Amino acid sequence: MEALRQQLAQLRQEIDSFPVLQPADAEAFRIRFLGSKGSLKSIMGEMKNVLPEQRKEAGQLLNEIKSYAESVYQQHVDRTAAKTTETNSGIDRSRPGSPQAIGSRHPVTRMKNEIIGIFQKLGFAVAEGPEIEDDWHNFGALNLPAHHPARDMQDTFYVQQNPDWVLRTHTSSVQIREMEKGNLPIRMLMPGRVFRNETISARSHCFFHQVEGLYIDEQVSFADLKQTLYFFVQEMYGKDVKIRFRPSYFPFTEPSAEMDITCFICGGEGCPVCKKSGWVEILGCGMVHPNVLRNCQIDPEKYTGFAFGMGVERPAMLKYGVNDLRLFSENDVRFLRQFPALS
Ligand code: 2NL
Repeated sequence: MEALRQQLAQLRQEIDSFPVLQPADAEAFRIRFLGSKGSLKSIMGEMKNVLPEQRKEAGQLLNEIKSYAESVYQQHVDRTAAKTTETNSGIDRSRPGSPQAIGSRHPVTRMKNEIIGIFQKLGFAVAEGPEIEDDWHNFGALNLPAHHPARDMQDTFYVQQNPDWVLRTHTSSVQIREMEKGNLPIRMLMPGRVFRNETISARSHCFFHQVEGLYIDEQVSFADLKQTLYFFVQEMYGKDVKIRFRPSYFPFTEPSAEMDITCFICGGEGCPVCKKSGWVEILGCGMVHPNVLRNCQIDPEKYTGFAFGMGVERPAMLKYGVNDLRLFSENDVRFLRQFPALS
């Protein structure tokens, strides 16, 4: 009996000093003391050597130490499990975080938004519309006569399923849709992707982006057009930039003009961008043709308006130093990564 007492005292010490730091240690503890081949089982096996009159007391001592071992085991389990979720998860919280890949705006979108932002200061709203258009919205309403060369299959993508459908060749079709709604006055920008049947090269592509603008109200004049576009240019290229208008022709405007600015690369000295002329063409514009207004049920005797259209890719190429248009539509991350997100 005395031998048993000593054995149990020894066992208790072992239980108390068994190191348990993580869940696997708790399991080792259970196997060592409470398992089917554990210390307690083997001491119980020795009960047969205890004198019959001492068995009751020995049984009590054994039960005590067994429940002691069980409660210590339960504490180890609880403690190590809690550690897993709090501090001992195997994550070194002092390490710097791994960098998150953050996307960024496409350079064409950036240029487009910059243009929109300037006109928004003047109260222009933004409208968008479908890229597949019917003949009326893309051509007819815009005063493009039936046999106008712009309608040629050579220049326009027609949709095979329906001879009335085209991929829009300009965003003017969106302006027609706005005018047809009849909510006047209109002061709007129409940015978007347009399509032309052109051979793809570094300088031209079969799709590209445009921002068109439209302002219709009573007594809108060519002076309003000039001042609006002059404001745009000064915001975009600086206060020193000069503008000039050259007469031009578009079926949907009369009179029509092309607007040049003093070259923002060489300042007018002459360089490859302005082809040594000192001037760069940046947009086409004009007073909305009375036929176009009539086509949209707007009375040209009461209302007048101006419109303009500009490409987005070319100014983006000049601003970001991109020498091949195709880079804009290839979505090669090595290209796009060079336009990091603005913080
Ligand atoms: C260019 C020239 C232009 C317009 C677009 C327009 C739209 C309507 C009525 C009248 Cl609904 N005009 N748009 C007018 C003049 C020029 O674009 O060179 N774009 C890249």
